[in-house]
Amino acid sequence: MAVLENISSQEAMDLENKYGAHNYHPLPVVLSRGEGVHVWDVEGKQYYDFLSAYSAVNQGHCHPKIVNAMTAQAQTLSLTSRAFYNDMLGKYEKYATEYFGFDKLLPMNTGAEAVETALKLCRKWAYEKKGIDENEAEIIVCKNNFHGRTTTIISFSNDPVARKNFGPFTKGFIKIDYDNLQALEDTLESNENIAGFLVEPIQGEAGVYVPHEGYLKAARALCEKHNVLFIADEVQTGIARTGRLLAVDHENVKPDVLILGKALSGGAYPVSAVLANNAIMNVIKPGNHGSTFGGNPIAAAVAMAALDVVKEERLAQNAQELGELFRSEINKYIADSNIVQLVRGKGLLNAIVIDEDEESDTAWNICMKLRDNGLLAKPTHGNIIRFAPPLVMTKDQLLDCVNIITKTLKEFE
Ligand code: IF1
Repeated sequence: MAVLENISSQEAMDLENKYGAHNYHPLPVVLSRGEGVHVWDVEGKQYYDFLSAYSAVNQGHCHPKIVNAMTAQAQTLSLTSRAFYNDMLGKYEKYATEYFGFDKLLPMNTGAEAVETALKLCRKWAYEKKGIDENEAEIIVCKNNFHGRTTTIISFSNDPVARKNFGPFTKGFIKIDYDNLQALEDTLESNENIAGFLVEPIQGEAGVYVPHEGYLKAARALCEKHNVLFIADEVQTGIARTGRLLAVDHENVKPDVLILGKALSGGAYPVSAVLANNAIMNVIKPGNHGSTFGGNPIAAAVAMAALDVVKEERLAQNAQELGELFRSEINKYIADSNIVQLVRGKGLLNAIVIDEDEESDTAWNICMKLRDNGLLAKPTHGNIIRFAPPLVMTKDQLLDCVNIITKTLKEFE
């Protein structure tokens, strides 16, 4: 493969187009290196990363502490499967359960797998602890959710592109409006077979939609009243992204089941997890669930280092402070803008809304210009641009980025 060394951006894109399935439409930029808040393309141009691999790289690219933990463990023991014990998993489980305040952790690899795990756990709990008749359990989900791409998860998506021609779908899900407590209450009161409520504390893919203050707290209380598990998908919002360790922490909510992924490894390695207390997690018995790679020693070492970094570098506090600064600076710009309607978000998970027109390509064109100007972001559903830089950013860097963003937006006014 020596001929493939030092390929140009165009050559790299041509290779993906020819030999890769076309399941993505990437922004045309080819990255070959990352460090902290920066990434570089193969021609050596430097960019600020304002996506952070969809909030996986919260700790910054190639964080030395995480890389060191990963390489040291990779040279010692990488994988045993769960057929045998390894000397890292238990340490990690103790560390992570104490860190997040739960009795037990079930380790998986990707976010979608962790969501699947939570759904299975919820159903089994419903049959064995709540006493719902077999095969009758229902789980409430929200419209415009994004929880991953497995067949079961897309069964309760309402994104036509994600679903079309992938049926038949898994039954047992009830879809209600997001940020609507009445809808939740009505559903809980009219149905005896509800096992759980699966919710994103902020809807990411829907365009960084932040629910009204008090929604999560009240939803959690309704679940408790009806003996229904409150399942928080913090795959994207968790690990300091929104200015707290978890987004539910803004409302002092403790989920029954917590789903983590992405930044649990700082983006270095696929690591996801489901956390719950014994009364719930103990329904899982040998043979019920698992994964060859879930809980492997590298994942355990990487996750502990990644979580250490979050505390040591006060990333939640930094995300909170820089997020407020970012929104206030962008709001100053919006006051005189004809093309940006609003900025919304929490901590460093933000989005600007151009308009809600799904067909318009303004957001895409703005992202192309942002790229030319040295900052990488991606449009999301509707004409919305998500802004989620690594949380290791400094105030000066953030202000530099605000300059790039406002200068670029001006070209579109
Ligand atoms: C893609 C969005 C982000 C997630 C939540 C579970 C998963 C995700 C809340 C699954 C994954 C990703 C996957 C990515 C796009 C992306 C995304 F735009 F779709 F909404 F981050 F903002 N729960 N989110 O956000 O995790 O299996 O991917 O590890 O390309 O599909 P995964």
